[in-house]
Amino acid sequence: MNVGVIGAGGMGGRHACNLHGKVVGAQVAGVFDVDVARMERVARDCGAAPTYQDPFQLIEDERIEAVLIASPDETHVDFVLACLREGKPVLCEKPLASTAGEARRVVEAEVSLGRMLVSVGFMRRFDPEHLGLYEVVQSGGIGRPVMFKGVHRNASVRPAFPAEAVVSQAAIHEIDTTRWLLAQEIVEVYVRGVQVNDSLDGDVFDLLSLHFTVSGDCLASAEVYLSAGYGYEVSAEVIGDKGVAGTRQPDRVVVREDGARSLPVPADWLVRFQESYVAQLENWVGSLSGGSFAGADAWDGYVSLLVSDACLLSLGSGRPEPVNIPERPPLYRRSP
Ligand code: ISE
Repeated sequence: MNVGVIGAGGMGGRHACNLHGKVVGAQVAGVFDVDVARMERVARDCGAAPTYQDPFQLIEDERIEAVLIASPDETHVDFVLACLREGKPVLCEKPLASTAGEARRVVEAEVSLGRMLVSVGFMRRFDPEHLGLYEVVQSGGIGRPVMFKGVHRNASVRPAFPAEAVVSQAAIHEIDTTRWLLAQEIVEVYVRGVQVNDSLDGDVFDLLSLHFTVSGDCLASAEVYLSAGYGYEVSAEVIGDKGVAGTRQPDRVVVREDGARSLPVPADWLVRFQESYVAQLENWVGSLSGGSFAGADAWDGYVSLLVSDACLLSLGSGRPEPVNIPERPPLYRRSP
C-alpha cells in the first residue's frame, strides 16, 4: 500500500518511520511538510520517498493509494476533504478538526460519498492496557459501568501551547476513551481549570478537572495535567456495580539503588504509546485490503469535538454545559 504522509514533525515522523520499518504491506510513497529540511530528512529515512512542494499534489498523485495526516490540527479538514474527493482512504491524527463545525463538513462529505474512508487516530483504542480494560467492561466483567476515571499527565508543553488545545488536542483523548470504553454518549460536561505553569504564553489552563454525565446513568471524571514535570502518564479505571477494573502502568523494570526502588516513567506519548501507534497502523493498512478499521471513524471524531466544544464553553461559563449529539447517520451504525 503506497501511503503518502502529510506532516513530518514528531508525530508524523514517527508514523512514517513505523510505516516504513514496522508495518508489513505498506510503504511511505510520499512526504510533505512545510519544513523542507524536516520533510527531506523523513523522506530520506523512509526509503528515499519522493517529497512534494504541495500537499494537494501528494493527495492527487495517482501513485498514492492512501494518506496519513499528522499536520497541525487546523489543517486536517481540508486535507481529509481532498482525500474524499480523490476517493482515497485516510488516517487522520486526532483531532479530526479544530471544532465540531469543521468536523461536520467531513461527516457530511463522507455520508454523501456513501463510503467510510476516514479513520481517526485515537491510538489508545490499540493500547494493550486500554484494550484489556475494554474487554473486561464490554464483557460485563464488572457489572454495569457506573463511572470512568481518567488521568492524563504530560511532562510539559511548549510555551506557546494554545489554550483551547488543552481540550481539543489533549483532553479529547479522555473524551474518546470515555465514549469507547462505556459505549455510551457524554450528554453534559462541567470543566474547571487552573494555570500551574506561569511561563506559558497567555492564560492557559494546564491543569483541568473534567466531569461528564454519561448516558446510561454513568459518570466520568478526568484529570488532564500538562505540566506534571516528572514524565508522561496515562491511566484509566472503570467502576462497575459488581467490581472495578483499571489499566496498570506498563512498567518495564524496577530500579533499586541508593536505598530506593523506582519505576521509569515514559518521557512522552511517543514512548508510552509506540506499540499502540504500530498496532493502529497495522490495523489501518490491513483494513485497506477489504477489512474494516477497528479504531475511530469520522463520526467518533465529530462527536468527540462536540464534547470538546462543550468543555471549552463550560470552562468559560463556569457552568455545566449540555452536549447535543445529532442522530448517528446509518453509514456509521456499526457495533460499538
Ligand atoms: C498530543 O497531541 C497527544 O495526542 C498526546 O497523546 C497527548 O498526551 C498530548 O497532550 C497531546 O498534545
